[in-house]
Amino acid sequence: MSSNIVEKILKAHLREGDYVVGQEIGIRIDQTLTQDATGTMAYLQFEAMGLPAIKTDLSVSYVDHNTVQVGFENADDHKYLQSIASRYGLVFSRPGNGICHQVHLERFGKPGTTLLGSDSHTPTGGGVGQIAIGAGGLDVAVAMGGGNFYLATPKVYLAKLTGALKPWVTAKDVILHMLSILSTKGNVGVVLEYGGPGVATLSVPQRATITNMGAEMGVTTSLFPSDEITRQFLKAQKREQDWSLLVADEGAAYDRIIEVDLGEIEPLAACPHSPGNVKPISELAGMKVDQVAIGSCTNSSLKDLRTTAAILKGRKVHPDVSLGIAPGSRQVLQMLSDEGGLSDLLASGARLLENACGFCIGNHFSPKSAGISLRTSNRNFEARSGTADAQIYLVSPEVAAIAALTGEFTDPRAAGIPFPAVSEPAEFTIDDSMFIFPNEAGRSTSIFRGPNIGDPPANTAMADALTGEVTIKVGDKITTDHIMPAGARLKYRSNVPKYAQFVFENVDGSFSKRCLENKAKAVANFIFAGESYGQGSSREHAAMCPMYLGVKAVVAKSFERIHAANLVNFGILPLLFADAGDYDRIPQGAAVVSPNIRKAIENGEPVILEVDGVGLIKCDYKLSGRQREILLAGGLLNFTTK
Ligand code: MIC
Ligand code: SF4
Repeated sequence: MSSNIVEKILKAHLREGDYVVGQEIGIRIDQTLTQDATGTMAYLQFEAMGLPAIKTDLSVSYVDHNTVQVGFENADDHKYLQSIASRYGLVFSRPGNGICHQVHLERFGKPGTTLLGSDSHTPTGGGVGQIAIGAGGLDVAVAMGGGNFYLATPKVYLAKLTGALKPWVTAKDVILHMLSILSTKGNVGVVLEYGGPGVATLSVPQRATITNMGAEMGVTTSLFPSDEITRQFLKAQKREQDWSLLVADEGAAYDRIIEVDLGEIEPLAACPHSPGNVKPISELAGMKVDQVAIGSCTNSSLKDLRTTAAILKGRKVHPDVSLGIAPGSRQVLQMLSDEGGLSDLLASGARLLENACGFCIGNHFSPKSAGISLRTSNRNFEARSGTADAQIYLVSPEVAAIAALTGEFTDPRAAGIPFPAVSEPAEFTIDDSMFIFPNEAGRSTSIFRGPNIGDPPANTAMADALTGEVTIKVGDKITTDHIMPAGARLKYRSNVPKYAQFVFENVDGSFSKRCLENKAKAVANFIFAGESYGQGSSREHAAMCPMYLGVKAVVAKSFERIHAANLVNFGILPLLFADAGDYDRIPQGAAVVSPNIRKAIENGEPVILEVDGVGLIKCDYKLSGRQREILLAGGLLNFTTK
């Protein structure tokens, strides 16, 4: 029988369940990655499982998010992560080595394997034909311990690429075009497989830009075939032995086919405040720009920065624009420096930012008040940049670099700048000295714990009945950045009681206080929400901190995949309105009672909520039997240790 690529890899890793679309399967995970902002909690939970060592082929702990280090907290976390890596047999990627997804693609990504990462942009690995999935830290901890990763057998969509990109049109424009077709919601349970003759025209870093930003559609992951181009990339990284051919069989079936003529795409931008709000650059031309930021795991490959350097060479950044450039990895920075591109950037007036997440997560380089910032990153959610009223536009490095020169949105095809003839290198400079590889002696390392590192919070088993309050009612497309802000608050990731003070900080400043007051009176907190609740990141703190605050259920019109899984992992019920019209009838502050909630979950029956002044509300859920047991136990940690 003919198979698509997704089916081939998933079936080769299947350990539990039947491969039937929509049904839950458990798969083996070959590789894991964590980053420091989600990693500390992931490893605290791994420690709580009491295993002597990791059981994957490869697990890498990266430090790339919290590298600003204002105060001792982040440096302590880094030391904790380093000691964990030695003790349990992980590779440690030191701060300064680069952004996890870019570095993993360069040094470890392997066609045909599975990668689970505690970061939503893990699908970057799909650029070399990996099934690379983002998940909460606890799921990654379980996978490191040799446990299965559970997902619904996905629908597979084929994005059939034909033609070739025109000059000044880039991989970023391809993924923005895809976002304009598929939007940022409604794609839960889908994997996007790229195919067709256009694939051969795209390099691995271009493919990785496309799979990286698939995260913004809410698909489980995206991937490309592994072909001659993949082999050349791995060879240039001195890893040709990791290559294998991976293509769909002739006649393979797909749930949907999306035809994309690369030659018809034009330069695009995602406008405030959603990656799905896509417009042609030509429509925005002339708008003044205050800031430009080039980098992030989406667009910081060597080719991206070589192109940026070629555009800026011999020219000066506009006096009204602040241009910041963050290379994706130390390899990129080293090579750019060796070949002179770095001097061109500096001579133009660009500010060199650390080769880390930095501006993308809003922990520095925030724009001025109401500033217009053009960024090559992947998310432009309101306030994520650290400036509440900033207007963030997501664009290609080409568009960003030209705007930095002209001071305004400029269609690159009409800028009068010659198209830069830049290519991928035949050989990358390999220097793995910023990795610390595990060895036997390291197994006796004692774990370093700073004063900011607390234990992961515990939860109790689900109660028979709940008496509570609609503590907050929010609208559609609530992102995890709304729920659990990062940026300046990132340094509290290891300190849940402190971090929990900031839940919904930018939406409703007194939410956490109200929750704690309720919790003290044994009143359960309920969150009511619209469509696509939990878009964006994998950060499990968006479930862990509400759990700490006594949130027992989120009732929404729909959920995004990673966040829904995180809610289950932390014992919070993700309930769906049986009748979406009920959303409008429920006021914030109303009292809620659910007399038989535990029985309902045990029996797989709908949950009935009695809402004061409204009446009975029927709620459904999409949960496997395993997930219902996790919820009854009060979360995955309780369930696993049990
Ligand atoms: C993001 O881009 O939002 C992050 C920061 O990388 C998150 C992870 C986190 O919150 O630590 C993600 O994408 O999962
Ligand atoms: Fe880092 Fe931004 Fe990528 Fe998240 S999206 S991993 S913060 S660069």
